[in-house]
Amino acid sequence: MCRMADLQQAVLARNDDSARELRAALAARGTVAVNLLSSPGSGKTALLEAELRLAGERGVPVAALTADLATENDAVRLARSGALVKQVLTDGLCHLEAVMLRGHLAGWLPPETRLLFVENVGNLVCPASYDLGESLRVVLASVTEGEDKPLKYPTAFGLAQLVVVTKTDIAAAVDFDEKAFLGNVARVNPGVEVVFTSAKTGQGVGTLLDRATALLEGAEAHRPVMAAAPVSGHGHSHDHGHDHGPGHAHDHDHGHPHPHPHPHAHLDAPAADAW
Ligand SMILES: Nc1nc2c(ncn2[C@@H]2O[C@H](COP(=O)(O)OP(=O)(O)OP(=O)(O)O)[C@@H](O)[C@H]2O)c(=O)[nH]1
Ligand SMILES: [Mg+2]
Repeated sequence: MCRMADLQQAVLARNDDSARELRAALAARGTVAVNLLSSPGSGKTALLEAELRLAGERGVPVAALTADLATENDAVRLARSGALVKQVLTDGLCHLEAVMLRGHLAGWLPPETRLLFVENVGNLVCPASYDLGESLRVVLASVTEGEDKPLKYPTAFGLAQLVVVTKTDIAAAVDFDEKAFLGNVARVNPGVEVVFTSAKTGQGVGTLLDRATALLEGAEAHRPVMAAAPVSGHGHSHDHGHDHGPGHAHDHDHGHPHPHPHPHAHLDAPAADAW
């Protein structure tokens, strides 16, 4: 039992080291990463699609990497925004780790990208313990999940730098108690900002993007002087023999032992940029 806990601590410590390195690598490129965490079906992809559209309208060079246990559905949805999107299949792993993320960014993320959204695997437990080198950790909770979720998942809500309530358009139908929810958030994470959103009505979409882009001002200080590169990465795609639509790539996780071989495993081209 004790050895199991030690092992877990060692894994987390190693992830923390990788996250520190990834944070520095992202800062050196002037890229801000936003890590989106929530239970399955909370509305990460729906909100992210709206964020990507708005970022495009505002001229912010944006990309999104979305992780899923088994399907590419989310990348297909996100690619409709026109943004550069990558699907990572974790093949059963319930969270992303910093070293995996870095491997998937290498050779894929264009240097001109300023904002990188990472949709974590739908799960409020495992992803909470893994720092991904993000500048902003966002935990989402939909109005249908119940006001007590911050108390039931104190790590996820306690470590978040921003809490996003989703699906406010149906709050009345499910008797969402906003005051109770805010009280529970305050108990595990006093002072954290809570943003109310609806992917359906567009409520709060601009506020979330504002919070993310505000961090770019700090990142600007680290941004290396580089020749102006065309924002052409959004047309980037790999030939996998099947069409994902524009700007949509996918990758399995290669960083973890796997019980069965990938019939179509592949690696991205070597990184042309430093990681
Ligand atoms: N009414 C309403 N429905 C929403 C909203 N956002 C998402 N949904 C619906 O909620 C369901 C789940 O949304 P997703 O965006 O797939 O949720 P997710 O968190 O990405 O799910 P996973 O990736 O599987 O963890 C879908 O049926 C969406 O249409 C919203 O703002 N309002
Ligand atoms: Mg999703």
